[in-house]
Amino acid sequence: MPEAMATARASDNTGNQATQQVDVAVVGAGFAGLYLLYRLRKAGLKTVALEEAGDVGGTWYWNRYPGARCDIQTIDYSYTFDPDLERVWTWSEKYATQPEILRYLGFVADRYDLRREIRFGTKVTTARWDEAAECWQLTTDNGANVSCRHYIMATGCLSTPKPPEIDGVKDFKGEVYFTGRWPHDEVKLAGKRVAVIGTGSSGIQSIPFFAEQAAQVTVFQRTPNFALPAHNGSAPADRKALLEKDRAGYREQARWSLAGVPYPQQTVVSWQLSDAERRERFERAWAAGDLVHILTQLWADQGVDVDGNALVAELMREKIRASVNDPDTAETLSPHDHPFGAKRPCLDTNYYATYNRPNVTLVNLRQEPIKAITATGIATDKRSFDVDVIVFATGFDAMTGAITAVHPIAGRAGKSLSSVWANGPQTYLGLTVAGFPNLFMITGPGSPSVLSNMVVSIEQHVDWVVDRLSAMREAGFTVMEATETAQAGWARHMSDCAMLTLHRLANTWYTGANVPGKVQGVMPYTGGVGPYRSICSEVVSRGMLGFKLSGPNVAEQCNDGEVVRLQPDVRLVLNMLADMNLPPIETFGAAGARLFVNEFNKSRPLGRPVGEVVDGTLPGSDGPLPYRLYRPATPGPHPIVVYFHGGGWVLGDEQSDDPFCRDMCRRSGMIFVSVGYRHAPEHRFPTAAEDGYAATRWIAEHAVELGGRSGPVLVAGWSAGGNIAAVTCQLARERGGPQIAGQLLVCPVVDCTFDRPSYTENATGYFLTRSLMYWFWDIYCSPADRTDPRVSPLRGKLEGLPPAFLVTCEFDPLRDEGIAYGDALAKAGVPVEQLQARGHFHSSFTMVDMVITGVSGREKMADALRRFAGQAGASENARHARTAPRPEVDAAE
Ligand code: N01
Repeated sequence: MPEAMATARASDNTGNQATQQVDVAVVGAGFAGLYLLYRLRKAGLKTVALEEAGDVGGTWYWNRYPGARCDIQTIDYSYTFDPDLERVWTWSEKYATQPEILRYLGFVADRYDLRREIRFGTKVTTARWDEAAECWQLTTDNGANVSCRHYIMATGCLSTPKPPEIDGVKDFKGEVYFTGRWPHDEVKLAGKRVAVIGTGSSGIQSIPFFAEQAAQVTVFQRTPNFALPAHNGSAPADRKALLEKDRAGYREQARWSLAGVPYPQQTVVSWQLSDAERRERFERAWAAGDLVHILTQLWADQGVDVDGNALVAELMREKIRASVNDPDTAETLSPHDHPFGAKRPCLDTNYYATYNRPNVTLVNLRQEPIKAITATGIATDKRSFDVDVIVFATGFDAMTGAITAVHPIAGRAGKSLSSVWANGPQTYLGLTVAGFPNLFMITGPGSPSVLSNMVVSIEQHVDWVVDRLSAMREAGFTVMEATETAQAGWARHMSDCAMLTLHRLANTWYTGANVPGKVQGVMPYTGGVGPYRSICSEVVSRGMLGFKLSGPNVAEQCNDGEVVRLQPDVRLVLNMLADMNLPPIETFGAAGARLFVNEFNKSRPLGRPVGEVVDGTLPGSDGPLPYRLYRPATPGPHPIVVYFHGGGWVLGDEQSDDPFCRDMCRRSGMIFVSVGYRHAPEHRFPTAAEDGYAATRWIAEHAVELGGRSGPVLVAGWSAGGNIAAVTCQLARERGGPQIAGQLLVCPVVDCTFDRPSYTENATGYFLTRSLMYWFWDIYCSPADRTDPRVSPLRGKLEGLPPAFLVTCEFDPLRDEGIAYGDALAKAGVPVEQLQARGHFHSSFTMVDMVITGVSGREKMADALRRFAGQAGASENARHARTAPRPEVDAAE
C-alpha cells in the first residue's frame, strides 16, 4: 500500500500549502529522474520529482552551448527499458545534437505522461531525516514542502558548474557565458572578439562553432586534452545491423560490458602486436570515431599499463601534428601530462583544424598564466587580450557537487552529508550512505557512472533501487540503511579498483582535482559496468548484505559484511573459473591432472620477451634434470636465481611458470633458472627436495658457464616450489654449500599441519582447495615422513639461513603456515620481510597479465632479490620492466 497521504500537486508559488506527502521524492528530471518516475509509478509508489529547470532534460536542458552533442553513439545512449519506445523513436545522427536529445527526453516524458508528477521551477533548499517519523522532510523554494519516506538524488554527475576561480570576473564589462548554463536565447557572436577559457569536452565541441561566427577567438588552454574526430553522420551501418539483428541480445551485452557499450573485452596485449598491427588497429579506431572503441579496443593493456598506454598517446599526438599547420600550436595542443583515457578524452568536429584559421589564437596558460580578468578582457602575466565576450568552459564540481553543494542534507543525528564527506565521498555501491537512511543516489560517487554509458548505468541503478523499495514494502520494512562495515569495505574495493586503471595518474574532475580545495581521489567506480552489476545482484542474493532493514511490525534484519574482499581482478578470475565448472583437479589422477594443467596453461597470456631463453639439462641427484634459463636483455653477468615451479610436487615442469619467470627476470634484471625437478607419485619424498638441492649446487658451481655472476646464488619458488626453495636453504647450510644470498618464498608449503585457520577459511572456492592439498601431500609424502624438515621446513633448524622475502595471500589455505614460517625465521634471527597480500589467492602472483594487481607484489619481490644480491635500489632494467601501475598490496611490517 502506498503510504502517501496526499496527492502530488502541480507547482505553484503560493508557498503556504500543507506539506506534500509522498512515498518517494526525486530530485531531477533528466534521464535518471524520468526513468525513476516511470518505474516508481509502475511499482505503485506515490512520487514527486522536484526540478529546478523549467522543463525535463537535466544536463541536456542546461548544456545547450553551440555544438553540444552526446559522445556515446545515440543508438547506445538511449533508454532500453521499453522495446516499443525503441521502435517509435529513431535518432537522426550517429551523435545526436543537444536539441534532439532534449526532444527525445520530452517525447519520453509525454509518452509515459510523466510531467504530472514533476514540479518544475522548484529547488530543494534543505533535506532532513526525521528520526521520529522515519522519513525525509524537504523544504523547497517554490510551493509546498515535501515529506517522503525515500529520497532519491537523480541530480546527475555534471550539473553544478564550477565557479570561475579567476580574479576580476565581476569587473569585466563585456558578455560572460558558461557552457554549462548557456542562455536559451540566441547568443550573437558575429563580429565579436571571443575568449574561451577551458579545453575539455565543452570547449572542444564549441570552439569550432565560435570560430565560424566570431571575428576573433582566443582560446586559453591550461591542459591540452586528447580528442578524436566524431565523423558524425548517420548511425554506422555495422553497429545498426548488430542492434537490429538481435536488439535484446545487444542491450544485454551492453549491460554486462565494461563501459556500457557492447564491445568485446580485448585479450591481445600491445607487445604481442607489431608496429604495423598496432597502427592498423589505431587507424581503424580513428576512422570509427567512437570513444568507447578507441578506449577499449586497441589492445588489452592500453587502460591499465603505462607502457601500453604510451603507444596510443603517441599515435594520438601524431594525428594532432598532422592536423595543425603550425608546429608550435600543434605541440601546445598535444597532451604529455596524462595517460590517454585517464582524463576524459573528447569527441570533436574540426577542433584541431580550427587552429589553422586566421581568426583563432591559442594561449598556453602553462607558459603565461591568467593574472586577472579586467574590464576589457584577460590579462596573462605576459600580455593583455581585449575581448567582447568571455566563455567559461571550465567544467563542473563533478559527482559530489550536485549532491552536497546544491542543498544541505542532514541524516541521522542531524549530521550533514557535506561533513560526512569532508574527506571525500563515502558510499556503499555509490547508491547509499551510512547514516542517511532511505537516501539513494543514482550514479553517485562510487558507481561506474561517468566511466560508462550513463543511460545503461542509470537504468541499472533505477531498477535496483525500485526493486529494493518494492521488496522492502512486501517484507514490511520501511527503513533501509547501509552499514559502516559495508561502506568501509566498498571504499577499500574502490581503491583496489582504482589501482587497476590509469585514472589516478591524471588531475581531472574524476579525481576532484579540478576544484580548488576539493579532496582528491578517484570518484567513479573503475571496475566496470558488468562487474558492478554482478556485485549489486550479489548484495541482494546474499540477503541484502551490508544493509540494515527495519520496519514497525517486523524484526530488524542486518546481514553485515563486505561484498567484495577479493582484489577486483582476482574476483573476475575466480568467477571465470567457477563458470567453467571444472571437476576437482584431484579427480583426474596424476597423469590427467598434468594434462589438464598443460592445457589450462595454453590459454593464459604468453610471457613477455626477455633477452634469451635457453633450455638445457643439468645433473640431478640421480640423473639429468631439464632446466629453462631466462636471461635479461641487459648486459651481464647477472646474478642467478634458481627457481622451483609450483604444482604440489606432482604437477608442472620447468616451463609451467614461464610468465612468472619472464616477468621476474625482467623486473629483477637477474637470470632465472627454472628447474625441472622430479615429481610424485613416480618419485616420492625426498626426491623433489634432493633434486632441488642438487640443481642449486650445480647451478652455483656453473654460474659463470651459464653466463651468470660468480658467487652466491639466490633461490625462489612458488607453492611446492617455495617448499623446495626453503628446504634447499636448510640443506645448503647443513651440507656446507652452496652459498645462497637470499630466498624468495611465494605462498610456500612449509608444514604438514592442516588445522591452521586459513585451511578452514579457504578450504574451497579459491582454486587451491584443502582437498587438493591433502591429495598432493598423500601422493608425495607418507604420513610417517611428514615432519621431516625436508618437507616441513618449519620444523627444521632455522638459525643461520639466508635472508628471506616471504609472500602469503589472504585467500589461500597455505596463508597461515607461510606467516608462521616468516615469524619463526625472524625469531631465529634470520632477516625476513613478509608481504601479506590482501584480497589475493594462491595463484595471484603467477597469473601474470591476468591478475594486474599482482604487479606491485612482484615489484617488491624483485626489489628484495636485488637487495639480497647487493644491488640496492631499482635497476634501470627493472624500471623499464615496469609494465603496469603499482597497485597497493598490503605488506606486513
Ligand atoms: O569540463 P572539463 P567540460 N583556468 O572539466 C579548464 C562531459 N561532457 O565541461 O584541465 C584555466 O572537462 C580545464 O583545465 P585543466 C564530459 O564527461 C560531455 O568540458 O583543469 N582553465 C579544462 O580544460 C566531460 O569530460 C560532453 O587544467 C581552467 C576545462 O577548463 C565533462 O562533461 C560535452 C580553469 C574544463 O574541462 C566536463 O566537460 C561536454 C581555470 N581556472 C561535457 N578551470 C559530450 O560530448 C578549469 N579550466 C557528451
